[in-house]
Formats: sequence, structure tokens, C-alpha cells
Amino acid sequence: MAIVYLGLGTNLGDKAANLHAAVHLISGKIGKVISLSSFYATAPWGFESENSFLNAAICVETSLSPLEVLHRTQEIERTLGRTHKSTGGIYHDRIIDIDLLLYNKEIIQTPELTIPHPLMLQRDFVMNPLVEIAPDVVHPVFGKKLSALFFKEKKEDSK
Ligand code: PH2
Ligand code: MG
Ligand code: MG
Repeated sequence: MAIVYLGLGTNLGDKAANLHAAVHLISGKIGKVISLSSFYATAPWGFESENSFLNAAICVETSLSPLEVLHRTQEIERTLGRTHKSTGGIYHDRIIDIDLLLYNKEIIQTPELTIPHPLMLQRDFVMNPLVEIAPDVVHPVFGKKLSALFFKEKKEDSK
């Protein structure tokens, strides 16, 4: 069994309902939900949109491999009606986005999948919910607890 952390985001439609629907499908198709963060209202990051986001993080116990988890999350995004993927750093409004943040302590770098998620530490909309449910989980690249890394980022921001 592996422990996987996923980031969830939505900025279209009934956002709370979209997150609940994603959690339900994740529990059916990926594994047992161990914990779910609060839902955080956040401003769009990295692109302009009049639609604010609702973000959350979830911890799941799974028997699937990292690539299988990725493919299931993509399937769930399509089931919930996501049309186009963000490519080349161009972001779009979306019904649901499910990002693979951490898979055990694994470090994976392939064209299809990079774990830990390369931008997670820079994104408050990922780290606020993730630190809520996993403050003591150690980031496999930086070797420090998520809470410590997030706090450090915050201090550097305010310099
Ligand atoms: N996702 C992005 C880009 N920008 N901004 C917020 N607030 N929340 C997101 O989930 C988000 C974003 C790329 O997937
Ligand atoms: Mg994303
Ligand atoms: Mg994504």
C-alpha cells in the first residue's frame, strides 16, 4: 500500500459540489480516503480569470502505482467534465483539476510524471491545505517537514 497526496482545484460551477464529487470518485477509483483538508477560497495564480478557486488536499491509501494513480485522476477529471488540459504553463478555468503531489517518499522524473509536484512549494493554494493534513510529512527532495518548508517560504516572501 502507498500513501498518496493529491491537490484538488476548481473555479467553475458549484465548486464545493465539484470537490465533493472528486473525493467520492477518488475513494471509488484510487483508494481509501485517509484525510481531507478544509476547502480554501483562493485567487487565480499564474493566470487571469474572474472566477476564484476552491482548493483542497486529500490523502489516499492506494494499491496503484504512481502512473496508475495519474491515469485514474485524469479519468476522474474527464468524468467530471474537464475539457482541456493546461499545457506549457498556460492555465484555463476548469471544473476540476487533480494533481499528484506526493507518492510515499518517491522521487520520480519522467516526461509524463514528476513527483513531488515541482511547483507545490511555491503555491499557497497547494500548501495551505496540504500542511493542514500533513504538517509532519517530510518532503523527499528537501528532507524537511512540509510545515517547516512552508513556513520558511512564507518568511522569505515577506522580506
Ligand atoms: N491551478 C493552476 C493554476 N492556478 N490558482 C489557484 N488559486 N488554484 C489552482 O488550483 C490553480 C491556480 C494550475 O493547475
Ligand atoms: Mg494544477
Ligand atoms: Mg493538473
